Amino acid sequence: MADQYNGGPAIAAISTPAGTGAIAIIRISGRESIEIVDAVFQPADKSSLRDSPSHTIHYGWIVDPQTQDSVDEVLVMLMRAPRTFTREDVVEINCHGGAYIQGRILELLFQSGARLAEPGEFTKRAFLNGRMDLSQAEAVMDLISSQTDLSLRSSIHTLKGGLREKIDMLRGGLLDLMTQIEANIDYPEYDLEDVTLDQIQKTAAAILEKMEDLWRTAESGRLLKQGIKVAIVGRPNVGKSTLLNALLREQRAIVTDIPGTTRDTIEEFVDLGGMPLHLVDTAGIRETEDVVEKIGVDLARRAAEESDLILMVVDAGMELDGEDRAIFQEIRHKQYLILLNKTDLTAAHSADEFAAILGDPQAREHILAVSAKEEKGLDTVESRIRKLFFDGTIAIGKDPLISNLRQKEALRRGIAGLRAVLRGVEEGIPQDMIMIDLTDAYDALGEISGHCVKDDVIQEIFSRFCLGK
Ligand SMILES: Nc1nc2c(ncn2[C@@H]2O[C@H](COP(=O)(O)OP(=O)(O)OP(=O)(O)O)[C@@H](O)[C@H]2O)c(=O)[nH]1
Ligand SMILES: [Mg+2]
Repeated sequence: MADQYNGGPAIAAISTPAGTGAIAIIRISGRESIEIVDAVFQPADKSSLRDSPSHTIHYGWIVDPQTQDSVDEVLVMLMRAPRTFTREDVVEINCHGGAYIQGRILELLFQSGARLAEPGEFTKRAFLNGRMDLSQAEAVMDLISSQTDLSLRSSIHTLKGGLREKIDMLRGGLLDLMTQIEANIDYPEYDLEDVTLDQIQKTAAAILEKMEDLWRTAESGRLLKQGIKVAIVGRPNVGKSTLLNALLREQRAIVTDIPGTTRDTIEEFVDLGGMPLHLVDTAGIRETEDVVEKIGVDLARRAAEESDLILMVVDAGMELDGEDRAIFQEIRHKQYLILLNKTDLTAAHSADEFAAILGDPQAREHILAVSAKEEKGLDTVESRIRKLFFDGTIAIGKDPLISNLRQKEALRRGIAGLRAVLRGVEEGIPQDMIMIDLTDAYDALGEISGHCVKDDVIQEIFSRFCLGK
């Protein structure tokens, strides 16, 4: 489909945010977009865009062709196909940022023959015209919504084609295999190089391994995009809110020496060394008769259950008691760190002793000594979180990353297909049967890049974009 498409009718939209700004950009793309702008634009040098070279900027006025009224003083950027975002002719009008002005200019463009672009339609055309694959188009959206350095780096890498290259390579490998098997099936009488089952097995296993490596990036991809949900839990008065404030570097939550200060959950976003974290401070967990506090405690438990990581805070100056142990029992099945807080004061126990009292030798490596009040040990917390979620085998910004559910689901089917191929080879089933599973795997990977996706899926993906993108 991508090959047959050659430039749609002219579409126009305001590409800058809604409302009033210093300047705004109106973008036009498609057939006759240059003529359409020419009809409403009077360059100061009396030239016309039609006769101007590509990638030039023109100063002048937007003029209502019917009344000859000047509407705005503008700069117009002329970009001819194919070196443009959509690979079609693109004209961008930099106008003044008033909402009324923008609307007027857009209306004049409609009168001259453009229509309003659908959300994501510019990027959709870039995809349909082969300028980018689907993973890159999705990266455009991720890029716009990036909130931290790591998220940005990852989406830039995908936008530059990091995932596309990987998928193309995997599909290339599968295609080679399919071509060879096909030749075997179609022309058994020719003495073509015989693809032995052994060879199929080896090649398929190697490709499968690479697909599984990619699969393992999906969790990092999800967390980079959605943020890591971190619940801060513990007994009352251990310093949870102080920790939240320290990580946020602002006095967000009320801190007092009265146990039971925090009643509601408090959720805040923080960029911790490039990692997007959604921190949730919670009410101290304890048995209570207070109705409001009870609700808070329930919310705390729920926040812990829904989180990707739990920071359990304990007061180093106090003996661990039954309540700490009970909380630990509730969280130990999840990803957790225990922060031994208030270590600026005299500690009741060493980290080793705390681990022993908790009755879980494995807890020791999860215990970090900090002082939330004096902001000590927090960089260790940061590096531990990084290690837990992003370190190890994946280099953000260097390795291709699966970044959404759609890609993940397609990859899952690809992996299932290849596993079926390997099983089939083992069981010695006929090569034409093996071809079916291979084709499934090949098509599933094609969904990630957008080579094998249905129109309604494409429609769905681009409709999530903002208007003008
Ligand atoms: N010395 C010292 N005091 C701390 C530290 N962290 C917190 N505190 C003090 O401990 C008391 C309780 O702190 P909060 O942050 O309100 O504790 P919390 O866990 O949020 O308490 P609740 O909201 O009641 O559950 C306050 O007086 C803090 O100043 C620390 O690292 N060192
Ligand atoms: Mg609190």
